[in-house]
Amino acid sequence: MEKNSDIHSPSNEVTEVDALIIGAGFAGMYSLIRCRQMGFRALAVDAAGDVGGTWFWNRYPGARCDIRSIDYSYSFDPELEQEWEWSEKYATQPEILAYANHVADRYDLRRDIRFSTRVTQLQWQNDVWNAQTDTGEELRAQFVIMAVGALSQAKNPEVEGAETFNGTIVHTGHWPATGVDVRGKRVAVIGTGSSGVQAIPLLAQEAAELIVFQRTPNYVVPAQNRKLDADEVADIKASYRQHRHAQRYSHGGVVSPQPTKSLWDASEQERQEKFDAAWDEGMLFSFLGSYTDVMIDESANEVVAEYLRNRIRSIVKDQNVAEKLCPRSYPLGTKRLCLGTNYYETFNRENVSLVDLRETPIERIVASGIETSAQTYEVDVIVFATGFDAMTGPLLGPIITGVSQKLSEAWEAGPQTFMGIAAHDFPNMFMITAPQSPSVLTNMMVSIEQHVEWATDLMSWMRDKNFRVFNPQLEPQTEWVSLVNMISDFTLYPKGNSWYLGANVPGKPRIFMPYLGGVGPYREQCDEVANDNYRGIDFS
Ligand code: NA7
Repeated sequence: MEKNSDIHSPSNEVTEVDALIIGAGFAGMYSLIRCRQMGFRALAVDAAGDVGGTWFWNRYPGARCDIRSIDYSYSFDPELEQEWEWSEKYATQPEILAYANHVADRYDLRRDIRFSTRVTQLQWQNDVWNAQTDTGEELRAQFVIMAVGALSQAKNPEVEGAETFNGTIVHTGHWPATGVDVRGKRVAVIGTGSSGVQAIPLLAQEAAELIVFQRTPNYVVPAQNRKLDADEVADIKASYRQHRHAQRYSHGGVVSPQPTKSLWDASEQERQEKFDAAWDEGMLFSFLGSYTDVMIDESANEVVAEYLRNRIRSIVKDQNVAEKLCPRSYPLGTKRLCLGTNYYETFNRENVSLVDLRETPIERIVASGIETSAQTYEVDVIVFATGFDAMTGPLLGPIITGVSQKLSEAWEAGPQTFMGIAAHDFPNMFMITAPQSPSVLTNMMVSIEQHVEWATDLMSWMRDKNFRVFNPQLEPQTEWVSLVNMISDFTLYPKGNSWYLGANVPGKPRIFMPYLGGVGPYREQCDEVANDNYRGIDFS
């Protein structure tokens, strides 16, 4: 392990580094490791009090990854993957945060991270980035690595009156480390995306009464979570290197069989068996990838959707409630499919009720609780499980001024990126897992590693060639954005009002943000650009 000296600056002086890394989640930590390995002086800054990014903030009960633990982990160091032991198929938030802490300790990362510090402004001036923080510090860096995460800008519901509420309001994405005591209390949850779906069953076990306020029902597939047994772990560890290679060249960053057959070429019995197996398997991609046409043909999608609705009807005893829980307003998978544990079963509990906001919308929050068009629900705790200003939100958090304009101006009509990792006229800035890269539709760990390696390789190549500044050209950027749109238009994805499209944030441009071509093909395209002397990028 390489040792760098601590980066300190006396007060009133500007701290100068080669690379300023914004964020100390998995992307920021790996960026720091990589920069050090390559001999760059790097400093990371994070608003949180410690490492972990999304796993630092999302401490709500039931928070868990929906990618298997053996896949959702770093692959860059074979020793690290051999020494760390995952205990469950899907790791809990505390276990993932413990892993992040282990990585920070193992590579002695904290000495180059400023915690509880938020970068508020970034300005490109005289061929360097000048940064200001909310602690009044000034930083100067040749490169900036935006490792800010895709789902880190929590979003409250557009409901008035929260400040008048007498009880506790908490967002799942800002859950206090000390927890929220709901024992014996009346609890409301607004939102039924992945966070709500994970939290609801556990809150229901503790609360005296739980009221779920649902605007759009979600498809929830049982995670079929379980402990990993020793033999299984040994098998994984014995073949980890091959497994990692396969992940890197897979479609979604996980190794799973790719469909080869149209749903219409399968008999009803064959489909039934396939869907039953997918249900028992409990994996995110099993249903969406069951047949080649599920995400491109609405009628094929509807067949899978109806299978899942029938599952809901068979679990939920009150058929009136079951019908309310059945999604119908968007194709399956176009809003992120949720993995859950006892989600639908929870609605059979005596202390749980469902309010369908399509029938009776929330009008306001009042001192005693939540007022809908039909009645006031008196509660002690309100949980906002209302998601995030995804993907662009965190990047537009600091005011970033490039060569001629602010990033918020350049992206007024939607994000414009060079291959989802950089942007024209925002020189020397990398955006890890940014819009128009595979990012959120993949195993983030695989996408993070690929981006960090590509970015730091480019920095090292520039150093070798004596270049100080890179700037992606406009034309290849425009072509890339068109390609991303063209691929998504070929699928059903734009038909769901999802955060993939920015549809959950009023006024946000409606543009499908993730690149759908798959991590393997994406990696090959990025490598091709690198091997062609970073075609499409100007250097000086
Ligand atoms: P999501 O998936 O964006 O879910 C947010 C939920 O909150 C969703 O059900 C929304 O309904 C609901 N919501 C948002 N605003 C409101 C208002 N104003 N009123 C009522 N309901 C509202 O966020 P999550 O945190 O669950 O998950 C985010 C990702 O994290 C997830 O996909 C995983 O990748 C990890 P809507 O559907 O907009 O009608």
